[in-house]
Amino acid sequence: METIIETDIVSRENEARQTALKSDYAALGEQLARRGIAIDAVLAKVQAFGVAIPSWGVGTGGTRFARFPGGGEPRDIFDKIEDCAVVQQLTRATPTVSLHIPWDKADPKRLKQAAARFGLDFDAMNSNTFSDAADQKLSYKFGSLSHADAAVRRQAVEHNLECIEIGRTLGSKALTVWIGDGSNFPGQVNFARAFSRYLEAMADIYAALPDDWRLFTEHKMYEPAFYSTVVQDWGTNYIIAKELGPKAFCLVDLGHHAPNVNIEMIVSRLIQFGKLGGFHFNDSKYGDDDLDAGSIDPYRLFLVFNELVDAELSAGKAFHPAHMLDQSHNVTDPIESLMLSAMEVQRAYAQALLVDRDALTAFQEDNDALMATQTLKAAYRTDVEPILAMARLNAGGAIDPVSAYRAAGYRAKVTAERPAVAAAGGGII
Ligand SMILES: [Mn+2]
Repeated sequence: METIIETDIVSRENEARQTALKSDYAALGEQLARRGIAIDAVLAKVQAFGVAIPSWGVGTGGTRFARFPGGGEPRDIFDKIEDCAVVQQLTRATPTVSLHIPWDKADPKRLKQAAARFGLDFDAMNSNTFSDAADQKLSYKFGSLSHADAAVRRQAVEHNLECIEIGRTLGSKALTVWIGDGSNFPGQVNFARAFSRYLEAMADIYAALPDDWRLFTEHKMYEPAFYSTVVQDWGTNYIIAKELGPKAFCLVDLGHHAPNVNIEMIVSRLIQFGKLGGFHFNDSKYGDDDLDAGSIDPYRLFLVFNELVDAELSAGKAFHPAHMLDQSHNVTDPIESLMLSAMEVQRAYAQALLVDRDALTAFQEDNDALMATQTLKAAYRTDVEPILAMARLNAGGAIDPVSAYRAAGYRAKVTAERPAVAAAGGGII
């Protein structure tokens, strides 16, 4: 398998840190053993954990006000795949790439080859009916799958069917549908009629889904529509998944909720009723800020994973939600942000694996609120970095991915090779 960062650099970086890591890992192992936890079992689970990178995440994002391009931004999907390969080479936590059509449109066979060179696979396909493509006949300005005009709805359905077709060649097993449909003014659309039209269009997409695929729908309370959106919250999302059938699931983007909403509880409800499809991980302070995962509220990320681990332990392999990052990097090197975000998601998973679930259940049954919450805190407070670093080292990655990345000078190299482009697809969904 090809590597992009020179393996000599990674080895040199790791050699400098290996002795300290071994001693930290042993110390943590001793501490966990006292708590009845085998560190190697946690390590094995962390090593098997992966989160997908969205192809659009390797480009610099922007706000409604401006976009400040970074050096060496990917010019096309093949550059994006190389950047994703760097993230995977150093973190070993991101084995898949999630494509966005039409931004990443290219010969599927070439795409497959390009990814296979670096051992990457493809995660869920993402359709786009929230903006107009250059060669598109009808506009999505007033909606797509819920549009008043049947011809626009048909066009949006056809686009999703095309995404499925491309995905089949690539070996993808899921389609994620997020729409920008909604309204900016009270009275602009009839809520019920718009939702009925959406459900009908989605049923056409669902009917074309291969048997071993899953369909993910993503809710979002506002933006780009500022008064109402057609798929505004998890309740509506649940109705959609329920109406469509057993291959339809809800996707939870952590940024798509009102501030202070109890997201971990939404996760629990969707798990309980068999409709949790997966996640778009990011963090948020005010709205859909698309900040790096774990950068604002790492405890919330942990609480989400606490629910996921609980489900994993009771359902086993039958429970396999899709994990993907979905963030906008405006002031950092996107590759560095993606590496650290993947590690934060992995960290929350590792911490959640440390929760003493028997003790927690006993405290819950005894109504011991204080000790129940302390049981969660004990897991969250544990510094699991030695486990994450050991997982990377064992899998051929870097003990300190950002340090190795900077030592390799990858950004300077691609800045010299790739001329600046005016606008790469930088939309964030
Ligand atoms: Mn999203």
